[in-house]
Amino acid sequence: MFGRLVLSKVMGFLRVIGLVTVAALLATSCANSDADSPKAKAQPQPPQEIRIAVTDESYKMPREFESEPVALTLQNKGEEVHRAYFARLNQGVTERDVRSAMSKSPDALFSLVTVAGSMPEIEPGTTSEIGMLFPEGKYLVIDPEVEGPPPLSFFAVSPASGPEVREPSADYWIEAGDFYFEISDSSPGEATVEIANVGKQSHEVGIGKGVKGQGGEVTTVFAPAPGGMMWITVTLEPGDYTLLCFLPDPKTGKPHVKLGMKQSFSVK
Ligand SMILES: [Cu+2]
Repeated sequence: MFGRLVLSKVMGFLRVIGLVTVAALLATSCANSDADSPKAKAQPQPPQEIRIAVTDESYKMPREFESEPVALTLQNKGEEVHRAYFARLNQGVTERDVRSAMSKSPDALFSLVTVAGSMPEIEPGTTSEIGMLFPEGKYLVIDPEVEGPPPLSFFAVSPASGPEVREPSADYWIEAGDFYFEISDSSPGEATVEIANVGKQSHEVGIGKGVKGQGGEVTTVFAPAPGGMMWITVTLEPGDYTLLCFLPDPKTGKPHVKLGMKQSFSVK
């Protein structure tokens, strides 16, 4: 019930539909171009794997990791379909504040956090993977679409301290800012897309069919937190598409699409 409210009232387009299939994104990172240089530093490391196991009641995952690209693996050990939505706790907000807000209303919760990425829903017994770079901070992961109390866990992302970690390679990129999208030349078929949030607000990346985006939704995922990056697999047939963000601007309450977050592009 709580989840339904969150869905309809605060987020609008929470559904993460189908075609964000997830492959071995991080297996194909490109070679280090400095490798031949005699003074080359230590080779960048592959991203650390962070395993998240979700049941119908909770998430099990590390309590802390560093602000570097990581390979997030979500394993569904429950009996229902599950997903993972990430949000960063705003400055000064504690776990206790979040739990107390959740017992009141979705509005109370969402004034305390900044949406920071999502993983598509997966069936029981299955696993999915995305690449993610979380900026430093305290985070929660939640599945608001279940009946009853939502699975919820907290984790911290600390400053990077170890050797450089290489970013996953991407076939094309999408930049989300306040309030626009930019997209590089995209490619048809299954492709890895890098999504960067360079704005100050939360954004979502909805891909609608057609130049107005009204021909049906291909997929929607939340963009990473401001300053963060994400690598997901998307499958697009050749055609026209539109990027859309419907998250509300806290000041005006207007959906971002009304402020300019609407960008058409073609896949050839
Ligand atoms: Cu937006």
